[in-house]
Amino acid sequence: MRFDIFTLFPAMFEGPFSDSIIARALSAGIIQVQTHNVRDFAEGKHQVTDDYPYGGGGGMVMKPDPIFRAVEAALEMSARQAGADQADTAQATEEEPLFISTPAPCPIILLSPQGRPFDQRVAAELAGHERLALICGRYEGVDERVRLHLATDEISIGDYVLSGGELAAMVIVDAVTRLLPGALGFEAAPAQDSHATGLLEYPHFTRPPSFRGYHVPEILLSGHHGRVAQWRRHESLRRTLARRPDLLARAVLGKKDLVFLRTLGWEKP
Ligand code: 6GU
Repeated sequence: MRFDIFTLFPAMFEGPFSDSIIARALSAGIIQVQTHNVRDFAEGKHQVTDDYPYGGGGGMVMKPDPIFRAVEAALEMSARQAGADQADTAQATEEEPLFISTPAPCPIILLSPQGRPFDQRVAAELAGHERLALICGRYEGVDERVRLHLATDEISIGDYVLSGGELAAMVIVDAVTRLLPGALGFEAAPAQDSHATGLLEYPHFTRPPSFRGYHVPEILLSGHHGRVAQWRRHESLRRTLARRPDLLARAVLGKKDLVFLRTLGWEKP
């Protein structure tokens, strides 16, 4: 999987990708990450990447041209002048002809709080692609023409506002990389993670069996695999009901799950 990240702050990505699972996936060749500094594609001596919003109001808006040119260069999408005989030249004028880009070779994702919500299902969907382009918006916004005529998708990582899409891009790279074959060690299977099953994970314990007088649940020390598995399933269901009942409604539940949940007072909605 190759990630192309378009940002004004490529240095932000140095730390998070140089440790742990992402670093290992990089050196194992499971992923490649290329950051592209949008400023390098801005014209003029000062390489300005933002401008005042039409219609006034506070804040600055990222200009479309440097973003279009950065993405087109990286993805080798040539933008050619539309032929005069084509119907799609309706908006073209003498001074500024309409340009048509070659089709996007991969999803071009604009990161913004207005995007569709990112979750484990979206991560799995993105993991099915060979390449992803991630555009990190900054300032108060990005010129709408990036959304309309360059991006093929728009994603938000949650209902809060970040200063830019960079942290969101890191979140997506991490969540997607974990799902790629070979990215995790043997022990950790992504299928077991919270959310992968549609439920929250059961509690984990390791040695010692008693720590400051706090004990590991007896059943985990029993060595009885069947009872351990049942305890874990019950704890997973109990925890999901207590913390995220919204997830239960969508989870894949068996007959025994439903019987157990009923003892906790839950009925399938
Ligand atoms: Cl993708 N970008 C920004 N700026 N803020 C966000 C976000 C993205 N997702 C949640 N908040």
